[in-house]
Amino acid sequence: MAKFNVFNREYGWIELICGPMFAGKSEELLRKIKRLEYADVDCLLFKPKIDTRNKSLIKSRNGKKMLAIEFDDPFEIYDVLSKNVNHPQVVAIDEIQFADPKIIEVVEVLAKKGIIVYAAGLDNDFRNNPFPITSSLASMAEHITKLSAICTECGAPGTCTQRIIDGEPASFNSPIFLIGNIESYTVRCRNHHEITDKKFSKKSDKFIKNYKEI
Ligand code: TTP
Ligand code: MG
Ligand code: ZN
Repeated sequence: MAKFNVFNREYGWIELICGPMFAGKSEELLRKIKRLEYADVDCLLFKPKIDTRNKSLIKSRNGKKMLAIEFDDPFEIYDVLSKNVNHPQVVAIDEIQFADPKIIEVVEVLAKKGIIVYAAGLDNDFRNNPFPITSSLASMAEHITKLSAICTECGAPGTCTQRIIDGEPASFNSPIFLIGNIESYTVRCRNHHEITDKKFSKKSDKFIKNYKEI
């Protein structure tokens, strides 16, 4: 059991860390947990099982790693917490965009029960369309940290994850889930983010064709 309630508050809340790949989301999550652990605050780390890159580890790009409990069904988080005699004050979940949608309810219930929930995940997929889980959490969260990387083409804030397949921008119709790293992904600004086969409505197509940029 922790020596004190480090937050000095009787209720929980939700903090979301989101952004594209290469933005340091996992690093920020681990930083938040590390500073709490120095104060002996009990934290539990989770990640959905679907990510096979670093089994049971949350790894940041600066080489830091921490053990995480993998879950298939978000309700497994209740089981882990119920069995933990230390009553952890903090739950952290990485790669939340890959979790089953039931995670939304679980996060809400945990926060209601006084737990501080840190969630990290991609805001958008390679097409730059929102991941629904992350969008929902952004609406629910008390605090949001939106991180960006650096566009590899121009150095502007890199807010979009660019998927590259065989040296070419991926097609809009390719599957959303493709676990990978620098062999298939890079980061771009909105201007340099490329996607092939993206269809707009006729009205948008006409506007794109005719509107003269200043
Ligand atoms: P991240 O942890 O978001 O990538 P990262 O480690 O580069 O970012 P950070 O430093 O901010 O923690 O992992 C994203 C995973 O999601 C990666 O395995 C690729 C996958 N992915 C998809 O499956 N579909 C997609 O559309 C995108 C953009 C990524
Ligand atoms: Mg990460
Ligand atoms: Zn750019």
